[in-house]
Amino acid sequence: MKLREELIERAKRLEEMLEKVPEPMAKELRKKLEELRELLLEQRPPRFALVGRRGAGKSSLINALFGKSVAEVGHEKATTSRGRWWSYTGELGTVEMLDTRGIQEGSTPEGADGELTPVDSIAKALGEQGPDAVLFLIKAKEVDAAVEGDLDALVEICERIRAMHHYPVPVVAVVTHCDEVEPKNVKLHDPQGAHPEDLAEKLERIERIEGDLESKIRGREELRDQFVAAHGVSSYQSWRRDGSRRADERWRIEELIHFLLDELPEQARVEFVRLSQVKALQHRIARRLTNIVSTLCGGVAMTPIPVADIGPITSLQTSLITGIGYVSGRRLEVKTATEFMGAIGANMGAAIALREVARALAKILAPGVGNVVSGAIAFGATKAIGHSAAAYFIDGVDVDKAREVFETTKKKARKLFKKRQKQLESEELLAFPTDDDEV
Ligand SMILES: Nc1nc2c(ncn2[C@@H]2O[C@H](COP(=O)(O)OP(=O)(O)OP(=O)(O)O)[C@@H](O)[C@H]2O)c(=O)[nH]1
Ligand SMILES: [Mg+2]
Repeated sequence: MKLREELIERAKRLEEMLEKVPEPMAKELRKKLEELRELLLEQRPPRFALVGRRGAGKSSLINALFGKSVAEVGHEKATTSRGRWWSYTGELGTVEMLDTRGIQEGSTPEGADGELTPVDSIAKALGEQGPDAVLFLIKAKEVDAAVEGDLDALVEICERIRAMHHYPVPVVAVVTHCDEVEPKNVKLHDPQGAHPEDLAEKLERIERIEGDLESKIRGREELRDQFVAAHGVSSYQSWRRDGSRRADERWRIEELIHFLLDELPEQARVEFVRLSQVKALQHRIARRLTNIVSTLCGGVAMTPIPVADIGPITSLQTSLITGIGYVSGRRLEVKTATEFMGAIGANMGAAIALREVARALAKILAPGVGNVVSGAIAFGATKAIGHSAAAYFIDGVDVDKAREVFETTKKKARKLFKKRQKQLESEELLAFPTDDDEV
């Protein structure tokens, strides 16, 4: 069975199981399962609409996001035809971009839609699907020039999206060509050796440009609620004929990616993080996945009915590992995930034995105690698996180190689970110690 189908199948089985779990726990767990589904099964490429004059750096920004040459960069004539969605694909994934330049200017680049006017073809493309965010690109040196025409175009795009798809699309302004801001000799991507005062001056100028642009955009009432912020970058990279890179002068692109990620819907996040290859972001997604799956496993193990056996827990854990592997840029088989569990010593057999002990104890001690203990075991083991998978697949540590991460996290996570469970019980609430990074 293909991995995707297998994951779908597992989610279905879990859902059936949840029908037998008492409320309110079932509701809580169903919510988590839904989040997991969005993150693992309903992923699609992120979609951005680009607004910016010819040469503003739209194609270069796409390449900057990938770190690879996937879009044609033009040095002279208009190179990007407009009015349709383009998929840019690297080894790790895809983004979809719509160039809306035709709304601002008249001349027709090669390959543009012959029948429709530029504005109509853009409207048609926007009708097919709405973007997750609109990126408004402008060169640093052009912010104080006539931007009103560009803002008119921006407003028009946003209004069309609202009219067709009924949502206020987030607008992120990207100030490109920041490397060319005075003093020019300060290299932003490699500031070592620059005079500190010169560097400070350059950064100050960029900040002022960002501020200027922000207030111009906020000056448009139609955009005020949708506008996120202005972000200065350099997207400059240069490629040899054979496709190898000869210069990488990118600056603050990672921050921009962080920033864009916040605007993306859940369904486009994993793909974006995977292709951007920004480790901090991969960790962010890995932690989310780990939190969700740990809660689910803890909840399943706490269920006072016999359906809560080891099967769903193990399959949730292998899904977690495959998910983290995917975010890191790999495609893992379920078998690889199972092998990884074995290698780090995540032996669920031992956990079952412990649980049986816990159950037996519970009869003697107090009702509920056994459930909390099993919940803690499953929760702790799952957190530990998530953290060690992140260390192994994202940071590239070796198996010994991954095992160490597994052991230390497991102990901490169990304690946390029990502590939180006690607090919650005293407040007569049923909930889980998750969505935090205390462990
Ligand atoms: N120094 C510098 N040059 C850049 C930057 N971004 C783009 N460029 C250069 O600007 C020129 C135009 O960039 P493109 O990415 O082709 O611009 P575009 O908006 O896609 O242009 P059209 O498709 O023609 O509308 C190219 O020579 C790029 O190398 C940047 O941040 N810094
Ligand atoms: Mg272009």
